[in-house]
Amino acid sequence: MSAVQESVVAGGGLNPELLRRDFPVLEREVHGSPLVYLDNAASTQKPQAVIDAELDCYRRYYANVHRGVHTLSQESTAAFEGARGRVRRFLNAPSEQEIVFVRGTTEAINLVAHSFVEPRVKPGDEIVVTHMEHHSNIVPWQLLCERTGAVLRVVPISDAGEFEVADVEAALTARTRFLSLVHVSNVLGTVNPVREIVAAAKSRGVPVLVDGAQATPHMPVDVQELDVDFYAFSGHKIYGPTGIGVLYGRYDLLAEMVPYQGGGDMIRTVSFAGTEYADPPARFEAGTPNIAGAIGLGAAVDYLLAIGLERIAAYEAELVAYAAEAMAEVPGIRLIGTPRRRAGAVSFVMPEAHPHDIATILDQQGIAIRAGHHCTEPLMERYGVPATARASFGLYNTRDEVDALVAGLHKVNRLFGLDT
Ligand code: C6P
Repeated sequence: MSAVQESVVAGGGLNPELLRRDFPVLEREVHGSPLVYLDNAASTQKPQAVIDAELDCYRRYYANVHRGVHTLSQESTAAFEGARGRVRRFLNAPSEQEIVFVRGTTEAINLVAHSFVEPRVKPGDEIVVTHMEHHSNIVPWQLLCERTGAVLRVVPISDAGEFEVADVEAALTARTRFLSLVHVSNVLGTVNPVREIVAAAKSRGVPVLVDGAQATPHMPVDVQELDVDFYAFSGHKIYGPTGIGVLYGRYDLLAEMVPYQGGGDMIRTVSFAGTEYADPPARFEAGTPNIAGAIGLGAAVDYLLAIGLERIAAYEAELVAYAAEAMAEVPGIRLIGTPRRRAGAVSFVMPEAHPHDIATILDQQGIAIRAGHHCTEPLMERYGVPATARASFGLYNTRDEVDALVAGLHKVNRLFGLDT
């Protein structure tokens, strides 16, 4: 029985100590201290089940998919398409045909910009994003604006790192053609009221994409309940492999969309007189896909569903609140963003130490955090900082690790002569 199954059988709340046993890397030491991995927003570690699923594919049945009558190709195809079914369940999408495999959140957003939004905008039309977006939900829209003459509008945020539904409504005009916003901020940890925002946008006829890169690891996501048109996430942030991600799209919208890339597997027939495209999702999956990656993603989804996303959300909400509270007590520290609903990340700056100094000093104690602009330069500018340090949490993190982080921050202060 894996640790997950044991913890599920045991019932009750999530048991991180048990779950940690599923993650081989968590056993290692860094600079002579046990690894405290608090860089989960950048990428999560992988449970044995995910590692095994990829290995098993390469060891036992790997072949190209959708292309062979031979046994290995049939088996690979069945496993690859099985992963699509698992992802459908993970998002509670109505149909597997609405699950497009892509490289990650970035590619999913670029795909929607090219294939859905671009053919529908004219010069002067507006695309709306928020001030807390990751670059991958800003730059594709800026590129689109350059190509089409459309205009990018930005929903402002408060000092706490939040916006209200009314702020989004205020940004929607008769010219708005699309709204693209983040579900959970990778820097502030803010959980946005996506369901209400989608309802407000759709009542004005504005289609919505939600960037779920930082939501999917931490809470149940139900695309039907959210009533969202497009939803994007990355495998590597939900304990799955890198190089594989998902675009969920409503089937009627996908069916109207032009292909993103041309190549093998996305066509029905090709001739020099003209080409007919395949139906979704194949239409958007040109070329040989990341076969083992998709299979590994399927295993990651199974892993999370076995634990239960509700259980993960409940455990992490308590852990992250504990962390934010304990970190706020460190002399001189300034938390960047104090949202009412937070998931995953706590960003901060300290009076003397640059974020890179903080991350380096913590690394010497085996504690991994991220320092930098986190691919959110407009957000850094909003808070008047060039960079932040960021601790980000996952299902295997414990209160002891939070305590180790806080002790490490006191040490940073001591090294800079602040905290004795
Ligand atoms: N954020 C972080 O350290 P990709 O790289 O395509 O898998 O995900 C991009 C992305 C999109 N949206 C949000 C909200 C994200 O947080 C990220 C990735 C990482 O915060 C790496 S910059």
